[in-house]
Amino acid sequence: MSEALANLLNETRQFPPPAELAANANVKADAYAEAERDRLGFWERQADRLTWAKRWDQVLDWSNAPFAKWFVGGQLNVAYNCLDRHVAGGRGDKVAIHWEGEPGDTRTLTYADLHKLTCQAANALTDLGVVAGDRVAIYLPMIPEAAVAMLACARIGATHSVVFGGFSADALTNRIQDATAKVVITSDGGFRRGKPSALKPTVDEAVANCPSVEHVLVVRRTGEEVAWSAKDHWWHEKVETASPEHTAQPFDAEHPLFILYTSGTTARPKGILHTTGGYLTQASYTAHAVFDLKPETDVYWCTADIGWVTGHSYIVYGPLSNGATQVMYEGTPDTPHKGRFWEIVDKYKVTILYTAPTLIRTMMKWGEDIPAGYDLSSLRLLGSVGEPINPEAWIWYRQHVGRGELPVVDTWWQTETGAIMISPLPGVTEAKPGSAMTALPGIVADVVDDQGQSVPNGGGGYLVLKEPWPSMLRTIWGDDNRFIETYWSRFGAGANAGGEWVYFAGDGAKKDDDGHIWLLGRVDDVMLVSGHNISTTEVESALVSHPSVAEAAVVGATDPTTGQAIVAFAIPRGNTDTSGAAGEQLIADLRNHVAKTLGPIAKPRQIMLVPELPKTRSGKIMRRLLRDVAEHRSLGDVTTLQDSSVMELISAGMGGGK
Ligand code: 6R9
Repeated sequence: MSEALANLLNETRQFPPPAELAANANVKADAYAEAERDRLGFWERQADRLTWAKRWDQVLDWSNAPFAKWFVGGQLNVAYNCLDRHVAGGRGDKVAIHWEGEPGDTRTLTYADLHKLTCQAANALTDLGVVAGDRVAIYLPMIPEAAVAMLACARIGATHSVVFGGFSADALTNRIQDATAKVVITSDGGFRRGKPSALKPTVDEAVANCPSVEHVLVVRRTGEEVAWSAKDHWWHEKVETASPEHTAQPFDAEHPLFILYTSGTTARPKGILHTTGGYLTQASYTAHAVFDLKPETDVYWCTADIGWVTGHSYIVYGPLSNGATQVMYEGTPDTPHKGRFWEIVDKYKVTILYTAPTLIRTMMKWGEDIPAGYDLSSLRLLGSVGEPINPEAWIWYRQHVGRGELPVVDTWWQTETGAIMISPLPGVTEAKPGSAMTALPGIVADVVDDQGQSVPNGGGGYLVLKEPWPSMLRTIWGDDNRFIETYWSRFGAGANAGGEWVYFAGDGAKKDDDGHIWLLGRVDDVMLVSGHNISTTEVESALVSHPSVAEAAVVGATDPTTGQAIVAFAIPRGNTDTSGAAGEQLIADLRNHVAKTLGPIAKPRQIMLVPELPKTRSGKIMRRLLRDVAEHRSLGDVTTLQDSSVMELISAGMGGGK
């Protein structure tokens, strides 16, 4: 960005927390002041929510910045904290996971069940020669064994690397090779969109090129025929017959817990490394604080896939370390019908729902009659993660899922941050639709200009983090230099030795007049139109605020007059007539609507009505591919797309050019 982001959107609605929730909230307003007085002391008290085998000597060692060490000298076992201590505390019979398979089969696992399976898996992995420090790749559908596999690795100190069950053999190969994984845990397949979807053949293809892999553990889920090699072991033969006795050994607070590869927009994927004590402290605290999680009474459901960081922190480590009861669902939201999510909320009496804007916008597209057909009265809190949530999508979520009264927490964080960083506190914050509001207690975030100077309220620029935090990434696996270059060299000490270390998140943001933070999308996506930096998010939000639009993506395409021009792709809502003249009229209306909402500078040069948008498996819009279409180039790498046929649809529609 050559100048600060233009600040276009003016959203002023504000919603206070419900009185009862505020009165009984796990975390109250005083947490901010407490953390401000003594940030490290604050995190020390959050670490005390866990069970440690040996207490730390020092909270934070930042002497070798930007390589942090948290809770130095402390020792703990992550699986012990997620399972054993609940069982030992008399809560073994409490349901940990209500699992719902896509075809409708179900399983209920108590904490005692999950503990037993995890101990068996830990014994089986040990028997296969896995020792602390080894890497294990996990390539599974959304079945309880995915959580068990992760916890079993944590239990024996093996570092897991979960790869989305949907990534290609190439993507899997690269990730296995980069981490030199010794074992792969997979399944014959899983159910998606009403039919079995195979995983094992992809693993076979990958393993053929991965000499580090000694064994493959295969869960039987679909029952489909699979090829078999000398390295393969059935999970039910190897794990479910193993001894359920296993004593968890404590590991150093800085022992590597997991590697997770960020999809990256263009570059080679980065293996983000997280460690043990600090990660669990913040994952656990934020689940308690942001979701107001009450393990005795709540039924929590995070709809993320376990292969996304959200699944790591808010299906496995956050909820389980708090002893929560949760729902886990295997399949897609429209199988066998578009009410499946709400049917699940109704069936299990879900109280806390954590999902992504892409899902909310899809539900908007399908229409509010669908959630209206179910009893959603059990819900008491709604969360969002993954992308900026457009104000209209936020309002729709609160209105049609949250009865017009539930708090919505928009949570900003990244694979790299490990846990939630910027979010309302549901019992404290007067939330504004579309804003992630303020940094959580103990987190120091800011918005800075090109020179790294904090922008005043009302200004826009880059989101940065100014102090280290417990669940921060420790490095990029095998590439310390890339770690420093990517995150720590844009501002602060990297560029200006002797100063403070400042973490560059790669997101654009603005501060409103009250100092609240609004995320504006990835800096790489910012458009430069006639010398003005315009965020994709704001133009998309303006489009979504039109009653006929459910979802939109905009990109900057090269333009001879304006440098870049705005090209928009919009998905119409349910019953909108988009044929012939009606479609032309809608496009004209939408261009004017954006100009009226944000100003003439933001008026799109061109708008395409499309049935779908290209998204990653975690639901992020891949604008890079849309830019290729808008500029009539051949498509770049599509390996992380959820559904590659989408691009054919869009490119076909684009055919005639401008
Ligand atoms: C948890 C997760 C990180 C990127 C991040 C930002 C975007 C996530 C957001 C959000 C606006 C939110 N992002 N949450 N943008 N508001 N509430 O998504 O991790 O997959 O690593 O993506 O996602 O651009 O930098 P990850």
